[in-house]
Amino acid sequence: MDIRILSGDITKQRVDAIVNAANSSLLGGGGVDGAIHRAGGPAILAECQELRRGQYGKGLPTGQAVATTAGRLDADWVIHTVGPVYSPAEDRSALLASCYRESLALADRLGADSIAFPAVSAGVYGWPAASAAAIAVAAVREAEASVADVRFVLFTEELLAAFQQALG
Ligand code: AR6
Repeated sequence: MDIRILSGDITKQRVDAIVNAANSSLLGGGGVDGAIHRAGGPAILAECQELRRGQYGKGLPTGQAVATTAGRLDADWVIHTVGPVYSPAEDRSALLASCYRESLALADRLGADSIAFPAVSAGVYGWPAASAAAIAVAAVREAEASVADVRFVLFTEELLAAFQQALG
């Protein structure tokens, strides 16, 4: 597995699967979720609505992942995962690690060979950059996935530096 740290807009990546830092509703939001739906177009939201009418009637639980196609994005799949909201009072890092592990396992099942991750939970959900990066890199390194090309695509200088540090 080749793990790379990149800077920029994840919606511009040419990969088999782009991971979305979604919320449980699967019905869109701000941040990278908003960017993915804007760039990918309405087909992604239509599939998310379909998921809500079916298997995910109560929403997608935190730490899990589900796939839709990618609309106009230059990718085959969007893998939606729900990160935990950061809490200084409770250690939710296992749930954050689960987002990466479940996304990679799903990518494997889809036959994806390349995947791009944003910094899940590190925006609106408030996770400190250094911790978010350490958890993400460790989870991907420990995953037993056959995805060959893993990219973290970071949108801020702080996260870029944190992920570079975590990768070593
Ligand atoms: N490409 C890559 N990274 C991006 C992009 C982009 N185009 N746009 C933003 N980021 P956030 P969360 C970065 O808030 O913390 C949404 O409303 C951003 O700078 O998108 O998991 C959802 O619907 C940050 O570093 O996700 C949920 O309600 C990182 O992506 C909630 O936010 C993640 O920030 C999820 O919060």
